[in-house]
Amino acid sequence: MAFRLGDDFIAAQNAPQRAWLEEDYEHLGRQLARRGVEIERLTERALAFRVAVPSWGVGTGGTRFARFAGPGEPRNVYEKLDDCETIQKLVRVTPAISLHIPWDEPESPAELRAYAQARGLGFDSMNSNTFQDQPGQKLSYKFGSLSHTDPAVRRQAVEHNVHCLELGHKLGARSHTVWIGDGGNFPGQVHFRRALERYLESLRVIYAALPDGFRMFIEHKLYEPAFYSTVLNDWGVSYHCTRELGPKAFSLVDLGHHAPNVNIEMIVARLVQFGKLAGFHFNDSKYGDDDLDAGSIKPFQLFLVFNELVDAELERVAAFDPAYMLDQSHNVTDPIESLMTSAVELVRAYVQGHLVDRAALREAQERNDALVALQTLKLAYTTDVAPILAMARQRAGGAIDPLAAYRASGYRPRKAEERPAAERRGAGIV
Ligand code: AOS
Ligand code: ZN
Ligand code: ZN
Repeated sequence: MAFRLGDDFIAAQNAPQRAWLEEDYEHLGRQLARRGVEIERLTERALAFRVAVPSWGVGTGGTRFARFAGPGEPRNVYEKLDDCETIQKLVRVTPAISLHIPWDEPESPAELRAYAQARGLGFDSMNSNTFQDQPGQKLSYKFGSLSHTDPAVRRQAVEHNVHCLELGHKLGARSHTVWIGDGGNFPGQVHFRRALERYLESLRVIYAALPDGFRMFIEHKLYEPAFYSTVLNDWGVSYHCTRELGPKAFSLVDLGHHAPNVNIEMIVARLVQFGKLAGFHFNDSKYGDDDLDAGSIKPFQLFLVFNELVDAELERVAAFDPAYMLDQSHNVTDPIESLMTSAVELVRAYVQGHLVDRAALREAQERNDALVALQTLKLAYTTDVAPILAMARQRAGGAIDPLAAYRASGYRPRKAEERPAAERRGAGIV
């Protein structure tokens, strides 16, 4: 029998911490009340927040140089779900999983769906994979997939995406995310306009196959694996494509997919305004698509992104329904610990976004008072909302201190025994 984290274990871990949490929560409540903020309103928001966990995130990642496997890594999609259940039990904001096909291809979709349901889990966006070749695959994606010069390769890539849609439908997913590695390494290698036209033509076929109620997300990326040009290089091209495709297509923002210093929160605001924001792949980065833990490098940027999202939520902007997903690669940490910590960072940014005094900000903007406008944001950003996050988790049955509870549970050593290491060598960014 596989070891599972019990609710009673979490409650026992919480018991000695309850008293200080009540004290801190009450104290923060009084502070906020002085600012005219009702703490319970923020706790409600923390309880409502949801972010999906990527199935590929629970395994140890790697770089293009090496991958250092961790102990007790999940060996199949069922074990990945077990790890996702543990994350969800401790943080209570991650009940959905984003699957990657064919990495997670189930023998029986019905069985996989039931397995997830039995653990209180469901499926978020499906992800196709035409950025690598699979064993036995007829045609290679070495020179592209949906935008390949050869129509037969494009057809194969389209068919794979349609398969993901059918599978997602059976699993109860509601959206499909397409990220491709198509592009070129050298000037002249790819004809920019023709490649984009071929890509769009392929997407149109996939779009036409969307099951009822499904949304399609396309994910732009500046570079990598192609180092000179990519087909869907930025949000502008993505916006053009989603407009061309129709009302069920949206542009997904992965925080690591932009040039350094790009104003991502502004891209978010633009996509919101144009009704085309799909949602996010949250992560953080210093240089490129580093896929580091959310909020670990540029926490203020994360806050500013959520400032835009909360602003849109409060103003009830039409068609605003973003899907939140994590997309990280954990090379030096326990993936479960990283995913829990990242989920908590997102709730923090979301709650802080709700803490912004919108009336004061607007007034400062109208008066062109730049200093007060910034101060208004900073006041929310520098408020320690940790007691709100911990209280929300506890009320939902999660851990006051997820990391400490996880370590105390001995989950990882137990999994290391249960899941003897298979052959896990080689490089690879996931
Ligand atoms: C690649 O850089 C993208 O972020 C994709 O979302 C990709 O599908 C994911 O990282 C899994 O490999
Ligand atoms: Zn991504
Ligand atoms: Zn990426």
